[in-house]
Amino acid sequence: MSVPFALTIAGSDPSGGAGIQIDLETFRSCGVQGLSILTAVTAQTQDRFRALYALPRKIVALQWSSLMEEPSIGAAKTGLLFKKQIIEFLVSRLRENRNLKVIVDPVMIATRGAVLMQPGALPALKRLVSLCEFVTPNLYEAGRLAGFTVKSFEDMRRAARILRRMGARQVLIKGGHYEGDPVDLFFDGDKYAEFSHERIVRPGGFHGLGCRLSAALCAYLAQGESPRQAVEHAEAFMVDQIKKI
Ligand code: PXL
Repeated sequence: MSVPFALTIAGSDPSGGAGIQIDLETFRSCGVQGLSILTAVTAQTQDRFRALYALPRKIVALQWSSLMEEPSIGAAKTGLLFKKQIIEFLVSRLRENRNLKVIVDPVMIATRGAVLMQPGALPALKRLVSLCEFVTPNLYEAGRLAGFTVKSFEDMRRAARILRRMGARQVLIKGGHYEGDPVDLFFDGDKYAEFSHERIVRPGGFHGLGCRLSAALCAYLAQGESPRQAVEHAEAFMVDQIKKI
């Protein structure tokens, strides 16, 4: 059998800590071939974010139409999209292409504080979430999407229910920014599952963990795993990765 394809629609992080570079690396580690659509170019180092340039909608659209001639994409993920026009373009294409499984990682702010989504793009992002197979927000992003501040574990459950009602078929809320040991929460509309981890502290913290988790999830879904199986595998992959990076 041929190796399945997974697609990432995301921005470049030339320092290799996050973004499309990490997505492609993760795809390979998780057993799929990577395709990519670049949405933006950033200039940053490990500790300083310097600039972001979002690509024109037209070149994003041309990358999309070229890849869609390739029929065998098992799943796709979105990362940094930045502009409302790019998000709206994806919404229009997904409405026409309901068979494509998409994981939306609703990137809004970098760990180091840079703004990664245009102010005013939130309504478009909610429309994208309404069409996705999976949404993988952190606590802040879950709060912005659900419309209230998500702090406690009970808040995470409430936000997961709201995101499901919004249309996301599966929700994985990343609790890495939770006080205390991180707990990720999976909700499929029926059952909740918690994935608890020991907090690993490192000077400067971690950057790009969210990209890795959504890319791993995308790779396992592209290989035909069920949502629950894909989450379990992606969580196990992260435990392993954190020791290595
Ligand atoms: O981790 C979020 C993220 C995603 N994509 C790119 C980034 C960052 C954070 O800096 O630079 C390109």
